[in-house]
Amino acid sequence: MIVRPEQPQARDDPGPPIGTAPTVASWTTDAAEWNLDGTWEFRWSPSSAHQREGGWGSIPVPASFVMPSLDRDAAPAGDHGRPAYTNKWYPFPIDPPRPPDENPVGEYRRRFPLADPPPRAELRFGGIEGAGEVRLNGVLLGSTRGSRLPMAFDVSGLLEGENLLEVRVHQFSAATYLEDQDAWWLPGIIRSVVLRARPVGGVRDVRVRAEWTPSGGMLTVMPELDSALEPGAEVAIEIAELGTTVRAGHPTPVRDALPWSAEDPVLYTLRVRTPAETVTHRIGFRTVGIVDGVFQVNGVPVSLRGVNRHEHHPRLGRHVPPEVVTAELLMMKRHNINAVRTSHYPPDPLFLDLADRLGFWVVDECDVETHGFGEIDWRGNPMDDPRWEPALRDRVARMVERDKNHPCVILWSLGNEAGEGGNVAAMADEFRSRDDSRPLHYEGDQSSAHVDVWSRMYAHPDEVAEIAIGVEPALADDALDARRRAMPFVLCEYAHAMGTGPGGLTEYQDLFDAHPRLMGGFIWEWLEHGVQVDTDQGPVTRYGGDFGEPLHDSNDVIDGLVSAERRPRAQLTDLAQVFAPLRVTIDGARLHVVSRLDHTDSSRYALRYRIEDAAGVRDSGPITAPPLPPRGRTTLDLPQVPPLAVLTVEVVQVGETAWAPGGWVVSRVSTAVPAGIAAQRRGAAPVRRLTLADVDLDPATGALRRLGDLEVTDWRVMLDRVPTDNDRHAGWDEILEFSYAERWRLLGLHDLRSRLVSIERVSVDGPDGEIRVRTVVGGPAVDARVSCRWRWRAVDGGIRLDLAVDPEGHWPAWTAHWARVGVGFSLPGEGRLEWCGRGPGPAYPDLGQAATAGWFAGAVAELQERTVRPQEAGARAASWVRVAAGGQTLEVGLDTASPRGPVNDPAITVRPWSEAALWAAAHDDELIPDGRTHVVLDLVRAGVGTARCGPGVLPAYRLEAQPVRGSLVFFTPDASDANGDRHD
Ligand code: IPT
Repeated sequence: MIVRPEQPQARDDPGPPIGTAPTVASWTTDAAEWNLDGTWEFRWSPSSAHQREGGWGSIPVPASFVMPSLDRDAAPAGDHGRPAYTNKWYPFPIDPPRPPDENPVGEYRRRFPLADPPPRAELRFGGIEGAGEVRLNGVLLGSTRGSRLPMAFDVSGLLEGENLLEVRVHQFSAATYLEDQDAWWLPGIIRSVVLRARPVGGVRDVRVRAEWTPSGGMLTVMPELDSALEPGAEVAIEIAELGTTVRAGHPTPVRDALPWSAEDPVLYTLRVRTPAETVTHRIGFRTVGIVDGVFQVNGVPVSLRGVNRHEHHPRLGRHVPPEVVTAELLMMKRHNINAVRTSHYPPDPLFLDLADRLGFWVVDECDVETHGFGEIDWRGNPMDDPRWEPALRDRVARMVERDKNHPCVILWSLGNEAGEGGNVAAMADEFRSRDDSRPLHYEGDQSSAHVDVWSRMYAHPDEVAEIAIGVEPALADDALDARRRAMPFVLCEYAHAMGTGPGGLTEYQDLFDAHPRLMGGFIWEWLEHGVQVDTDQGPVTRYGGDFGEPLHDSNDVIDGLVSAERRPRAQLTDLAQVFAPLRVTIDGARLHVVSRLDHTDSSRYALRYRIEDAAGVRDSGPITAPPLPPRGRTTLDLPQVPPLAVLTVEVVQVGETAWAPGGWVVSRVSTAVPAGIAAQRRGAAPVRRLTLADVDLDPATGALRRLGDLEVTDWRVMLDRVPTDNDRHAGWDEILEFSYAERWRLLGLHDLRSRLVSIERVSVDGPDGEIRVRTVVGGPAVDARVSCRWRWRAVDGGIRLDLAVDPEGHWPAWTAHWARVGVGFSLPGEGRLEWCGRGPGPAYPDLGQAATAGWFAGAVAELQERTVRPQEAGARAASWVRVAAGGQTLEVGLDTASPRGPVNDPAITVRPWSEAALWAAAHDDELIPDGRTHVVLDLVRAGVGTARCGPGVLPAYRLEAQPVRGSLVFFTPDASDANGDRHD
């Protein structure tokens, strides 16, 4: 008997949805199904008190109805709302369980004919963001709550030849208090809508336990039927590929089965058949466990190299079309990512199907976050209020019941940032009573009283190192402390990939590799949540505050390894290097190889080498090695490297996989760049012999304004950079809460003024002549200055500039940090860069792990690493460069004498716009090439860190104010003499 509600659920009712059917596992069935996605009629009202009459437009389902790209059709009669972004803040008064009166409503309607309406059927919604009221043919079916969770209604007896389905979505309700994730507020029907016939005697649900035991697969299938079968009829259960049949409810050994793992995701087709219906499931055999404090799957330790993945699409909002989900998982596989935390809600079920197939370890997280209560000291937090317990239990139930049969799910997560309280225990109890085959995770439970693994976010590597060996500070409660000390440890979030970053990934991976207690972790985050807006110039990307939101968190939501369009950012390539399945290091003439694979041998990968010098590739070939067993290691001999050459070793994939072609380069390492310009200079273009007479300095400032025929402008010393997103925040490890950007600003490094002290010309006509320039440079309003000594000499046909920079005056210890010591200038015309150094991608002292030594080239426009909010980006580690601009060419050798250490990392940055333009732009599309080539040559520079969330720049990568010595050697190739050798 279906009991249908008389009224829609009150919007301030904190309880679970009403009128819905219990959630069951997702599978494929041979029962009739109708997909109701497509174009629906739509209209929007600012609130239910001001509901519109008439004026229907149309909107796609699934999608978030507020997306700007839906403007054209959405609402010819008016508005359809706008996205709004807050990180933690509720965008309305915190007055639980009441939502505000300003509560937009999206009304959806869809008419659909049925030639042969099934008498019994279920209407399934994959997700409705907001609070939905659902009516079919005028009958109220019920109300939805729990935006990223499935909802189903029994519509038996209601279907006709012509049907009208109506869904009214209120943006806010009591349930909104449970959904305060760091993302845009994006109401709408966000996942597919399906009508499914339910034959009498069909399958209601199937619970599969497919375990991997020391003696092989063990399968228990518990089907739940819709009604008792006729006497004598049976449920047939079989694994098609193995010809195995099993009896319902009886654990059955499946001897021929192979185990499932993320490295080798073997799936089988399970069929459950009654006379009325056959349902098909993909299953995999695997067992998750914790043994002696170590997280294991199938009896061996597993290390998670993961990312946090939100669901976002720049045009459709919370709906990600299947082809995009597929493409992004293939991209993750190509970049050596083996795990995903579904931050912070259960994903579209398609994601889990693909994760089963392609092989990912998945932390399935419940749709629960109440972060905004943290802003008010957790007063009134639903996690600690019994009124919310039924809704929280219901959310757990719906996630577990939907996803219980997926082998990829290896941990359940209660949610994110929802504080503590009695409902944590209630949720944990709900999980365990439904499925005890996966450990529980919840970072909010720091005593780990209710969970099975200890989880933290953004902990400093030093702290992780303590936890790794079990010497973390004790909890007050001895029993809890002992329990937690025996748990594996995971970083559910670390390394905030916002803007140019994250720096310091290697430090974490080294710890994960070394200590079995550490399960690894999940980068924050996979994806940027940019929103596309169409303009006459094409689509542009927008972030928080761009839609007039009075309260917003700006570009905090633009913090991913890939853009919203799924364009990989440079740091994804670096991540792939850090996460590589084989850790390969060159040590003199030897190569150390350590497998990070937990379940498979290394035969999917091969090694090859290449020897290259300034003239090109000299030699290449395979490096043969027998396959390593899981976590095995070996040391191999390398071919001899000639003195002026670079040896690169690549790990390549053998054969094709679902995600990459054979030969795909999985990771690469190299020896260092050979020393000396002669070894670094590529190509035989002759140089024009320069003398000191070619060095034209401005007599008023000492700045270079012409070198031979080359006009140079904006010549200056630089100590700062346009702040990266990380530079704008103080690292969690800083004692003083001042970001680097604030320190640089207090010192006026963005506005340096130079005073010429002297220009001395010493026997400039002779072979040992020199021009010595002294300037003093500092920011306004402070007495922290640097003394710069510029010494110009003619050497080997070029001009050598030795630069000595020394702090003078008062540099307060806490502010005395620089971004760089570099020389900036600009050249007329658009440019192209060739360089010897590390590449092809950008590199900073603590980022750029994928950049290996060699020779590289690209047009200046192509070398821009574009970020949604402009900032320092795209520097190339270089010790020899050739910049061609406006028909002229400049070559420079860069060498830093001191200080030694990771900050000694000479680099070049080339841009088609000025540093001032970069400072001024708030969005990438505001950067317009100005026809010049803007160059910065760095002698030293600071790392980028991950201060937006987590530690700042680690000590070794900080650049404290200190004496710096280096040289730049300039050449101007002679275009008129194309065949000759160098004139020296
Ligand atoms: C952490 C959140 O869990 C995550 O959703 C995201 O908001 C991230 O911060 C910042 O981008 S919570 C924070 C207090 C570390």
